[in-house]
Amino acid sequence: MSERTLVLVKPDGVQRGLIGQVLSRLEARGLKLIGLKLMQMDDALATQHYAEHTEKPFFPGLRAFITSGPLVAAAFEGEKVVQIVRNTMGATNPVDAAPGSIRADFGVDLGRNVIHGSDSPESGEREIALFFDDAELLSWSRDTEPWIRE
Ligand code: IDP
Ligand code: MG
Repeated sequence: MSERTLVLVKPDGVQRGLIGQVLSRLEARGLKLIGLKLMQMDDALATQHYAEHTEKPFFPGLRAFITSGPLVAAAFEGEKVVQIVRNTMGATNPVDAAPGSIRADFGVDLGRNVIHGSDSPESGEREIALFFDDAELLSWSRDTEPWIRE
């Protein structure tokens, strides 16, 4: 079953010039991009996107950070893309993330962990709808597909 996931290169990743390297890892792994934009989140979108965290003590800091500058939003589609992205990102805290994962290789701090990825297919659908209009998502056939998935 195909599913979709939302990836954000967070404002720290953009400020540090890591957009290309982060997206490159997902692209090279074989994930299929269906939507991509540079944008800035406002407080309302941050509150919707992080709805599960609004009552947590770290939320004001998280909201200030995530709205502080431009970020890149990307949507990927394919079988198991949620889990594949989560594994490629690494654990939430870069200190605990496995070497070779994006969060380990590009970060050292929980509040500056460079990348977001949806935590379930349901979250993927919900989050993609927050960031993209339907017309901004492209369904396309990739000629290299047989070399990526059997
Ligand atoms: P996830 O990004 O791996 O799904 P979540 O628990 O959903 O992790 O947390 C969302 C984001 O909030 C994290 O990526 C991190 O940037 C931030 N965050 C989570 N827990 C803390 C904390 O205890 N202190 C500061 N920031 C946190
Ligand atoms: Mg999460």
